[in-house]
Amino acid sequence: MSTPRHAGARLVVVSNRVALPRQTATGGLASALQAALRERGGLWFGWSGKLAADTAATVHRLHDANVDYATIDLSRTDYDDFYTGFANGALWPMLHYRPDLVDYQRSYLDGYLRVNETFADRLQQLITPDDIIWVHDYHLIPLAAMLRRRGVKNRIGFFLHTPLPAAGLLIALPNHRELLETLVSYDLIGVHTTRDLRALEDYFLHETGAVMRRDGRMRSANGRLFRGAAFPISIDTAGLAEAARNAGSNRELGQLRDSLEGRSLIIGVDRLDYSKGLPQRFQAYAQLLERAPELHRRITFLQIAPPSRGAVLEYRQIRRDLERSSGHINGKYAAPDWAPIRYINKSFPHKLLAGYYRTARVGLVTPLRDGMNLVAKEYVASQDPEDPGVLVLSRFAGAAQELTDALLVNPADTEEVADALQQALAMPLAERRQRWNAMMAVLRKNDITAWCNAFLQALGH
Ligand code: GDG
Repeated sequence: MSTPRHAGARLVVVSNRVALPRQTATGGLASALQAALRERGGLWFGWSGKLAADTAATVHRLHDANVDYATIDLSRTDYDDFYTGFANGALWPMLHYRPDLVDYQRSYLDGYLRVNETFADRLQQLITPDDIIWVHDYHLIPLAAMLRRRGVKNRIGFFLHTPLPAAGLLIALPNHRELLETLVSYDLIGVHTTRDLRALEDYFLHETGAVMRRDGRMRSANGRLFRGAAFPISIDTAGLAEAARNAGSNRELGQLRDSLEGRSLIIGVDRLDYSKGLPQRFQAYAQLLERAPELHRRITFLQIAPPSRGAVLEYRQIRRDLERSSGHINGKYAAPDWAPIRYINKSFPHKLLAGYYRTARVGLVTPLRDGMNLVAKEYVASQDPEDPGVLVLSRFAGAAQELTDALLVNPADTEEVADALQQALAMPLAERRQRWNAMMAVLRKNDITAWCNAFLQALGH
């Protein structure tokens, strides 16, 4: 690991949710941030995930392995307005190119700003002037501006985990300038892809009167210098490959394998979210079954979709739609000894998932829009180098900019997805190996540690 120039400065990570040490379900991002914090010494600050009578009445503290953790609870009203209302009811759909689903209410925006002010108040008391502050995601866009108003002069970076749509769409968000222009208070704004970066620069240059300087930084209308850059997030490539190799002896994995009775497995793993394109994916699979009777009994599609954000109406609706659609597919095509689709609303341990990925001949990742999509990368990293599976990947996932050797599809074009599935299932070993090697080379070079270091290095300069 190269030593960034700012070595010595403490790292402060701020995100809506905090991954506390020894919590079981920490994903790749959480462990990478934890590793970065441990290495440099640091603080992780955010919401505890719990509700209380008042927001931030107490700051819960924990110290573990060189890292301080500080979390606050939210009141029910703040949770409803900030988290469910504005962040997930307005910003999430907007950032995923779904203005039709935006539920904008001024009271939600007020709650969002209120919670960000509280974050700023509490955080200000926890930081020292040399700390480097790294804020994550759409829940906390105005945080730097609020810290600056309180006199905080530290270097502050922001990373957006979602896509950023083009300016022409962003301006449909009511009060977009009040919110998005606060981003100029960050020194560095990171996004996943060059497409997102173009959208970011376009918005600032054309909607806010910022100008681009020769050195690549922008100067805002009020004279602040800030910079946008693309940092495609990644996974713990080596760790995942090892977990997948070692999953072989796992009992549950053995049960899945036995149940397949030699059939080819197609796997999908997604949070239950309308951005993931699940209804279209189910439809594409149904079209495959319709047009290729020779595949009946020879394939099984396993879709793992742990529910999320059940407080938002659209999430409950999509859950019902998928129950109907999977039931319909099984009703129409199943045989007494074969169900074409296995649809599960449950989450599995990450190590077991790695084994499932390795067992699957096809990884089916077809979001309508996705900042990156880590599942696509995890699927590739988990494959057996001797007999790798094929990734079918949406062009609209950030991952498609790096994983160009996947079978790239437009997820809305269900015929094209069905074609890709057919091609994947029939792909000869030599081509599978060649595509997998090319994708794996990308993931070995840009793993989660490289991502973390690249961002922090850029922020430290
Ligand atoms: C956001 C952006 C961006 C899934 N099911 C289970 C499980 N998972 C894990 C996966 C993966 C993670 O959750 C999901 O990451 P994704 O990237 O696929 O999607 P989002 O949750 O929408 O993440 C996305 C990401 O942030 C990072 O910047 O890539 O674009 O939307 O790691 O493996 N983990 C366990 N059990 C499950 O059943 N343990």
